[in-house]
Amino acid sequence: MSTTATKRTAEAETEELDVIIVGAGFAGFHLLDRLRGMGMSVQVFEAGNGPSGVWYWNCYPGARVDSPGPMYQFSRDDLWRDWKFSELYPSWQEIRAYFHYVDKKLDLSRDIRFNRRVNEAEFDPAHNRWSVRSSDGSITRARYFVLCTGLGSKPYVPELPGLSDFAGEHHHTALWPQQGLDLASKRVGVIGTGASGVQVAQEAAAVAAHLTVFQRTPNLALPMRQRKLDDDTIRRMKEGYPLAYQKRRTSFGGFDYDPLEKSASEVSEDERRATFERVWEIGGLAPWVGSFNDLLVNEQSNRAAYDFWRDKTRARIKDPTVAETLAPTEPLHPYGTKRPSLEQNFFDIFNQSNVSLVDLRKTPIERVTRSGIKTTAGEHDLDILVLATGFDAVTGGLTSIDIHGTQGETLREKWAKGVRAHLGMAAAGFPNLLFVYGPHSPNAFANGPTCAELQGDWIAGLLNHVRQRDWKRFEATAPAEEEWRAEVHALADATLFPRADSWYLGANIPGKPREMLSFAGGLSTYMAKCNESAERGYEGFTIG
Ligand code: NA7
Repeated sequence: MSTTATKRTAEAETEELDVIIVGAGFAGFHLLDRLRGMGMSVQVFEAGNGPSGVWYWNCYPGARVDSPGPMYQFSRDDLWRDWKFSELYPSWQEIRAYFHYVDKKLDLSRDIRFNRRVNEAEFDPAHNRWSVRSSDGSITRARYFVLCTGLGSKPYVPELPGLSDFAGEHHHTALWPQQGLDLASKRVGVIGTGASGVQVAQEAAAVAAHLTVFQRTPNLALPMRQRKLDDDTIRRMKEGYPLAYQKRRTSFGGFDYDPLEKSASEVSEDERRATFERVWEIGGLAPWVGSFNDLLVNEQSNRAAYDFWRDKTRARIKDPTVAETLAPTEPLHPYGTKRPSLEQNFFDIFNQSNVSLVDLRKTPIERVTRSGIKTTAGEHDLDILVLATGFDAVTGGLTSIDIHGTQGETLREKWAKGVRAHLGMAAAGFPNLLFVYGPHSPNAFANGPTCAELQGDWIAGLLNHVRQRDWKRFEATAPAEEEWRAEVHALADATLFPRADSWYLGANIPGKPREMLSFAGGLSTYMAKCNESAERGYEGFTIG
């Protein structure tokens, strides 16, 4: 921390806690409850004016989760028994309502400081404490510092020449006005066709005077199969919850299902087709992670899955040129190696007369003008420009805080040379600091709430272990994080993921090291490794 900040420390420090948690999403909520229950003094600092993590910020039209509601909640029966989502894939409004419900039930808010963005933190080795400075000027000290900032908390806005000249409104999807923005009868432009772009485009197409979608890379989006859930359906679904929650703790992706125990390469053409059809009908992420187990490792199997997806998708698009842009004959990257979004009518909207598609690979953006976007092919007049351009994902939430460890460098500086994070939860040179859903954990490949619970419980176990022995300090060792990094990379290299320019690899952010940021070996294997370390007295950490 700067000298000025250090001086201020002496004046402004008022609170001394056991734990400071950053972020009031699933991970922050779970850990607050767990650690408070262990008798620790804990506070959550949250930048938003309310709980729910990404769902506080992502309130753009159509924002909804692409995990089914039963999986997108805590597994505690005292919580799920009295809660119901009205749709299979809940909207941001319902997820927010869920967080308020959990907050009330567990009385969490009394220990959450909203509107408090953490900017800087410094470890004091003499006292083994973190000093944490926030946007409101407050400085708080705590023994442990736990970051629950999620994988999409630092929005990415690309360099678009002339953006500030645009006369209409422009917003990144994750910085959407809390009061909403009416798209009705407006000329709307959407840059980006990830999950956010797909969702906002579907809504805009229904109400806008004209919608222009600017696509750089086709989204191999899968059918969401959204449906309303009536009370009777919910009651029947709940009968299966106990088993489903048990299953998700030991599954590959933190859901209540696993990939099939069969590869596409070992079955007949007929069986392959029938299976593709079956998982397509299930919809959601099933055609991606509930299908044959070799789709993401075997080139031929992957191509078969792509061709199936392409043909299904093209059948819905009338204009052959548009169809070729949205679902090209030859894939631009292997199927499923960029995050497939879930769509409801995304491919159908391009049959509407008020919707057009711009292929940025053929006609790139030259600049944003006062009245819209100028590509190499001409001008598109717009009233509203939606930047659905993604995030500095996985690491951005952590590296945007100036975290000063004991080696004279910040976490951002350390990771500028590539991520090193033992078990994806701790970094050498940063004692008493942990992160949930961080790099080199299964984050992008696992259901968020499941990770929040499992990693949260592991962290609670570590802190309990340290506290019971009255140890003051723990820290990941440098060899352990190097070994873990090598394992994460080796797992990725055995897959097709390195072949796509995805945010899984940090490839969407100019200058970010290109490397796999997620543990691709499955949540169950990951947790087994974490538990093994714990059983061996937290192998890979120095504790004392
Ligand atoms: P994503 O999935 O990172 O999507 C961002 C989109 O923005 C993607 O289509 C990008 O194209 C596009 N993009 C980024 N920069 C540019 C520029 N400069 N020009 C044109 N297009 C650009 O973010 P989302 O918010 O949609 O979803 C994030 C995750 O949230 C999602 O994966 C789920 O896990 C939930 P590209 O593909 O890079 O060519």
